Amino acid sequence: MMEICQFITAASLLCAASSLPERQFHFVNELKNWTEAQSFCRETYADLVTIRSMEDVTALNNMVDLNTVVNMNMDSKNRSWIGLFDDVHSWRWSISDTNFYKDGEAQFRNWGGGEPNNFQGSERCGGMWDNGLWNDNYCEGTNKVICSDVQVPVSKQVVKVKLVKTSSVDLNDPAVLEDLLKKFGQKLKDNSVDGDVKLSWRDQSEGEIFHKDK
Ligand SMILES: [Ca+2]
Repeated sequence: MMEICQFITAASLLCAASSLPERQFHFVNELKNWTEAQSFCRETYADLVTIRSMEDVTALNNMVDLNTVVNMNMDSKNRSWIGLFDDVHSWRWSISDTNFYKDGEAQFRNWGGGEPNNFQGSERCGGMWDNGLWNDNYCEGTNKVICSDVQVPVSKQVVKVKLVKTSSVDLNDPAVLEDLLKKFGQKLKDNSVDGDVKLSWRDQSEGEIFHKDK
């Protein structure tokens, strides 16, 4: 009688990483001064664009819209506003939340040759030329605008999973593990967990995912 059900309890660690879609850049085909541009981006998207790395520069340069972000009325140096402001000695980004930046990213700069030059002592706002390089600019001048949605950092959570095994199924069989992940993923969806959630198993010892609980 005692042997009718044989339970094997097994425990493992499940790792869940969640992220929202990549940050998106938005080109605004209207002429605004820097302050108007900032207000517009904050109302419509998240903020004026922050450029944190060469990856961002490349992403912007690869966007077909970049060539259209020019102000033909100004001069030969076509440009659009980005989120950089203040002055030649203390540039800051419109997005000030430090969580938004990894080490060094808030200090990334991509100035054009000889810039920032604070021409006539009146250039306190950052713009980008159509070649992707930056220039400090007169804030009251009107340019087109690049806004962005904010990329939310990925959050990770490690969860310990305990299973009661009632059959001879091998919990360390890759197919079984894969199937369990799918079921957990579905459970999260059923419980309206938002965002792009990625689940994975974490090796505990000697490549084994599950081990028998003591
Ligand atoms: Ca300048």
